[in-house]
Amino acid sequence: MSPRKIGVTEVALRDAHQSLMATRMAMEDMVDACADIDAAGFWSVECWGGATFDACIRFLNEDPWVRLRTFRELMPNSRLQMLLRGQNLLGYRHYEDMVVEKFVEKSAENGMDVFRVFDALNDPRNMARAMQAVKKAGKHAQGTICYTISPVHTVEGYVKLAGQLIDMGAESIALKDMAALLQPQPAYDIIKGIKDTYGDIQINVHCHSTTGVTLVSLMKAIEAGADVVDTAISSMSLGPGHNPTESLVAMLEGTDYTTDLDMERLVKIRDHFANIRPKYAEFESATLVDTGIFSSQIPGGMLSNMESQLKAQGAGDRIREVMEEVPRVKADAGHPPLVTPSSQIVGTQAVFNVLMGRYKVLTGEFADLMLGYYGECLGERNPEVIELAKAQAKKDPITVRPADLLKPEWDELVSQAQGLEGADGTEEDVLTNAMFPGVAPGFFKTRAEGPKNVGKTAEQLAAEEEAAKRKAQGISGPVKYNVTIAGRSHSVSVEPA
Ligand code: PYR
Repeated sequence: MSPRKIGVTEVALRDAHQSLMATRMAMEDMVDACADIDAAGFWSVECWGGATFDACIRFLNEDPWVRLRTFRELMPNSRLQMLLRGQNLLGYRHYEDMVVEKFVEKSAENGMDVFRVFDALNDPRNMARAMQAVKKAGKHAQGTICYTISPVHTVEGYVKLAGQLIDMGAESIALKDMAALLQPQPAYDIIKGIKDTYGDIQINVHCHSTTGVTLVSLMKAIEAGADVVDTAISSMSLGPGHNPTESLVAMLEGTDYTTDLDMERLVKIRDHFANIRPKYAEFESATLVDTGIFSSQIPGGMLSNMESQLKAQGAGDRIREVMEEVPRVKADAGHPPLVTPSSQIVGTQAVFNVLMGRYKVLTGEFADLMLGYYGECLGERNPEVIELAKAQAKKDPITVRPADLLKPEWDELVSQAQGLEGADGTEEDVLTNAMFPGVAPGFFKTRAEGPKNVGKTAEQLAAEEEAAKRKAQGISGPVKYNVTIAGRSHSVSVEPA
C-alpha cells in the first residue's frame, strides 16, 4: 500500500515571522522565496492575517492589499491561506455582518483561497457569518477549534464543537494550538474523535513549538487521521514559532505517511530565510523551550506584551506575579482560550490586578468579556466579577450574539475613509481604516513614500559584528567602514556599545 499523503501548510510568510520577529518581515524579504514555495508542493501557503495586516500599516508603510496581490502573482499555483478572527475580521472588535461580508469578498477578489476562521472564545455564533461569506465567495471555509486546557475543556467538548462547525458548512476543521499546549495524546484523541464521529472531514493541525512536545503531537495527530499539518521552514522555526518543515518530512520517512514535498525546493527556501532572519534579530524573543506554559498557559506573544506593559509602569520585576494571576483571571472569565483578542484582554487585566489590587480597576474590554459582549465561553463566569463589571460598565450582561446588537455601519465606514488624506476611494481602503482606525489615517498619508524595511542591512550587520569582535578583543574607539547604499559610497563610523 502506498503511504498516505499528508498535506503541509507552510507558515513562514505569516505566523512564523509573527511569532519569531514581531511580524516585522518586509515583503521585499519574502519575494525571492515565493517561486520555490509555490513549487514545493504545499497544501497551502499561509501569508496573511490580523497581525501581518496591522504590522504592514503600522511599521512597514506597506499596503497589505498590495502584499496579498503580490503573493497571488508570485504564487499562482498555490492555495493562499489567511487567519481570520471571525466576526472581529482582522481587528479587535465585532463588526456588523455586512462589513464581514465585504471584507471576505474583497480578500477573495484580491487572491485569498483558504480562510481559517476562528473565534477566541470558540463561540460558533462569532464564526458563522464569516464562514457563510467565504462560501458565498466560492472559497475554502475552514472552521477552527482554538485549543486550550482547563477543567471545562474535554475531548468530547472539542469533538462537539467540530460538529457545530461542520453543520455551519466548514469544508475542513483546524485544530489551532497557539500556545503549544497540545500534547500528543489529546491530539490523537481529539482527531480520532472527530474522524470517528463525523467521517472523513479534512482536519488541519496547527501547533506552535514552544513547549518542545508538539512535533510528537503532529505525529500522533497524523496517526489519528489528520490530513494537513502546519510547519515552518527550518530557518524560520522553533522557539515561540512552529515545528520545522524538513523535520516533518524526515520524521515521516519509513512510516505509512509521506508529504511528497520537494526537498530541493525546501533547501532553497531554507537558505533564503537563513540569510534574511539575522536582519530582524533585534525583534526576536529569547524563549527557546518553556514547559512552564503548561501551567501559566501564556502564549509567547502575550508574555512579551505583558512584560512591556509592566516595564512601562516601572514594574518589570513583577512578571512572575502576573504569570500566576493569568490563570486566575482566565478562570474568572469562564476559561477562554488565550488568543487574539482574549489573550490581550486577560493579560492586561492580570497586569492591572497585580499593580492595583485584584479587580480594583477593570479594563473596558475585560468588563465586556465578563458581560458577554465578546460571546459565550465554555465555563461559567465568576458572578462576583460579573457584578463588578456591571457596576463599572453600567450595562447588563447579554446572551445574544454580540454582532446582533450592531447597527449597519458600512455607509458610515465609507464616508469616514473618504475624508482621509491619501485614501484612494477603494473599498480596500475603507476596510483598512475600519480594521485599524487609529493607524490607517497615518498610513494613507505616507503610503506614497513606499515600503520601509525595518530589518538591518548587510552592511549594518557586518559593522555590528566587527564592533562586537573588537569589543571582545578589548579594542575601543570607533571603527570606520565604507558602505554602499543605492549605488553611492558612504563612510560610517561605528562605536562599540
Ligand atoms: C491573529 O489573529 O493575528 C493571531 O495570530 C491569532
